[in-house]
Amino acid sequence: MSKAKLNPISTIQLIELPKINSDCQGLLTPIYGRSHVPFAINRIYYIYDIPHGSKRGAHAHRDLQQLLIAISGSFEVIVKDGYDEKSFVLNNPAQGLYIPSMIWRELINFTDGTVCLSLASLPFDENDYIRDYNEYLNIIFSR
Ligand code: T46
Repeated sequence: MSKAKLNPISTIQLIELPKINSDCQGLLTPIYGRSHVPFAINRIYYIYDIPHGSKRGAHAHRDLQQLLIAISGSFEVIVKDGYDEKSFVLNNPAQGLYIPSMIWRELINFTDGTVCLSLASLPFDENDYIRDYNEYLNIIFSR
């Protein structure tokens, strides 16, 4: 298993994405890996049909980097680095939340019809997850 890299909460950023307005017929947002996002995009997935009151996330990734986008609707992302905590509301499809590795995240307060798009730097690997908050803190504080 590779060594976990620590990232402070200040490395989590809202990234403004391009918006192309085609003759007032609607907007288009293209996203390029290593350009609009600071990693090569390996995988995309999206979360939808989210029941009221759902909580997603509640884990950290050892190596994975991500960009989360509210393609429609809105939700809140609570991020923690073991020392500090911050909250972001995502409700704009032309904004993405960049989350580096080793950040604990919880996604809450989804409005009806929300679609959350995730651009990820790596393929799915359950071994990359830390799903226990105490284990996460132990890793952070043992460094
Ligand atoms: C994050 C939020 C936004 C797969 O089989 N393939 C995949 O690519 C993914 C992402 C998940 N899965 C399986 C693994 C679990 O059995 O789907 C189930 C739920 O996955 P996960 O616990 O990752 O789901 P979320 O929505 O709680 O979290 C995911 C991301 O992991 C997380 O980093 O920010 O989406």
